[in-house]
Amino acid sequence: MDKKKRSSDKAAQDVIDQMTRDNQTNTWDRLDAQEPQCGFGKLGICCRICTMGPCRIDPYGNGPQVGVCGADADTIVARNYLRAVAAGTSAHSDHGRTVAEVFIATAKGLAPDYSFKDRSKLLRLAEELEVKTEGRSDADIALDVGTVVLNEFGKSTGKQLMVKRAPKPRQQLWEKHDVTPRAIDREVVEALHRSTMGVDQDYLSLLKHATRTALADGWGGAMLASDLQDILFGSPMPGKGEVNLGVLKKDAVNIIVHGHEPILSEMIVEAAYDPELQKKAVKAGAAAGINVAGVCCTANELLSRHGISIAGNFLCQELAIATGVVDMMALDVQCVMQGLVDVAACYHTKLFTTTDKSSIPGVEHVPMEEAHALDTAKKLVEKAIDNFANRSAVNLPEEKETAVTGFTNDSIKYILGGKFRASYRPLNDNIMNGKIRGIAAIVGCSNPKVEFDFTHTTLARELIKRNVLVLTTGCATIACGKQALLDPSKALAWAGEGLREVCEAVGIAPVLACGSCVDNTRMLVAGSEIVAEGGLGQDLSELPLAGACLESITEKALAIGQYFVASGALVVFAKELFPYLGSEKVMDYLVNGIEKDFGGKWALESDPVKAAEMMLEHIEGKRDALGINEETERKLYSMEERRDLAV
Ligand code: NFS
Ligand code: SF4
Repeated sequence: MDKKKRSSDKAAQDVIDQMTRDNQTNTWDRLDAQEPQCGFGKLGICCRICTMGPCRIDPYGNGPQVGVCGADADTIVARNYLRAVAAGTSAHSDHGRTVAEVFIATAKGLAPDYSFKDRSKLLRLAEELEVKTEGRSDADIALDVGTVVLNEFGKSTGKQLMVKRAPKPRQQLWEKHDVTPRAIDREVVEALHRSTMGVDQDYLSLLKHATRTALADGWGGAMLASDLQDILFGSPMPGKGEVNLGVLKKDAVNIIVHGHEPILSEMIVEAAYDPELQKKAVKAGAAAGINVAGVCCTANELLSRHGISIAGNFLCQELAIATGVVDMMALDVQCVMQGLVDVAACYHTKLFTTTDKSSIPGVEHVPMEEAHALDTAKKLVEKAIDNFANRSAVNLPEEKETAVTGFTNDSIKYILGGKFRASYRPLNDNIMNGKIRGIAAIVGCSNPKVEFDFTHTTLARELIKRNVLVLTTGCATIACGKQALLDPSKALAWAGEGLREVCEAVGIAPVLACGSCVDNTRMLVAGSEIVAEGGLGQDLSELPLAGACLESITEKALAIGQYFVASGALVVFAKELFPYLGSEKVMDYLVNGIEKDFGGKWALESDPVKAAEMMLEHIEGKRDALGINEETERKLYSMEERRDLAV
């Protein structure tokens, strides 16, 4: 990619250029070094599942059309797809499991630094899970809730409990197609079993299990992660923060938390507020004390709960270090690039891994144990302070924007209807009267193959212009934040008239930041509640709703896409980032056939303007089907007719 056009964000581009001057390689350089990437891999038609292989299918029909075992392109592509969905599911869900374990330890008094911050949510979840609450202490209730939740991962019989949050017709549809997920671990294990050599060789049956596995993520592990985190750390409520590399401060000890599990980052934030440590930082020469900022999804978690600033999304992780002002970066799980090690060595940053699931050669490991989490966090903060003196060249961009985040299925309801009459009614009414055409979810990652932040933000602008309310999560949220799309005072100017009117009345931006990637499930719950509110059909698939991720990178993004589709939504991904095109049959099912089964489908489009049009067309189609598009006949009078009328 043209070095000058790697990022549409000036701050990122400036640091990329600085890294080039410093002779440092970054993600984009490593991508260039990989070119041309393997054509078989891009199409999903290579298989290395057994040692009779690796095998590959000739996409032009001249060479072999089957692997050594006889597997054809359809089987190989479907197996690769299923394995990716299973890996994505495992990441979200294992995160959920960790939260459940800390939750239980907290209830037992074994994790003294954590506590239950949202009591009303604890009671609501207890009721949903049929845990008795009357006359019991919070700790007792939480212990039972945590135990039920932990059981969802490995129970030997029964189905996922959270599917009950879906509209009834949706639950029946899943039952009819036999995809209601059982234990989360079981679906992931079965995915590996089915896709190993010599087992499931029917692409449709493999894809069906991909649906079941993805549903175990969306209506299971990931959903439970968000719920338990809300109870432990407090439910997000809309509040202001700042986004982009400019949130880092020259005169502060800058600590970056990077990864996904708030178990670590929550404690680091608490430690950073410690007056003793703040004083120590000032004494070390950092007049502004300690400054904590996040990258990737843990950043979304912290901003939406505590207003902690976001330094950037996935592709900013190396750039943040290259500013020269990051004194420490604490890493937990997922989306952490090994490339950080070399960059950190050049720019003084101290890296620490903090969970036993993830270690990196050359990086010091300081495990966060729940029994003394705050102490560990304080130790890490001290190491950051000690490192402040080691800074050399500083290249810190100034760019940052205000962002309002903290929207959830609950907080959106409060904002719309007031704390005591929380309701989706105003939203449903404004969708029905056409001021808001529908809802779009823009989610997921930042991929160096695409101009950084360009597609997410262009798509968001195109959609709000067309009066579509946009909800974002993950790195897409951060991209939108950097371009002021989460700042009501700026973003409303780009919205269409109807949407602007509604947002102004409520006091929100036309793009609502809904948290991290595990929080995508909040949109499923919101959708179900919108259906229950009435007037927009009986099932999620009837809603004027569409999702997109045009910069996807991880297997997690695929799992999210698949559970959205299986929940009835249109999901748009970029064609060149969808490595399954090597089987016509698999693709035909994903973009066509699956709609007959679940009412949702995949679509491939890389151009954000075209993607916006495609999503709007889908939304208008749903509105037509709901019968809310019949406009009352409006007669336009000519001047002559008007004069006649006046007589
Ligand atoms: Ni989601 Fe978060 Fe970003 Fe993509 Fe990675 S940080 S869990 S996977 S890259 S959005
Ligand atoms: Fe080749 Fe079949 Fe083995 Fe895959 S499972 S590597 S296609 S022989």
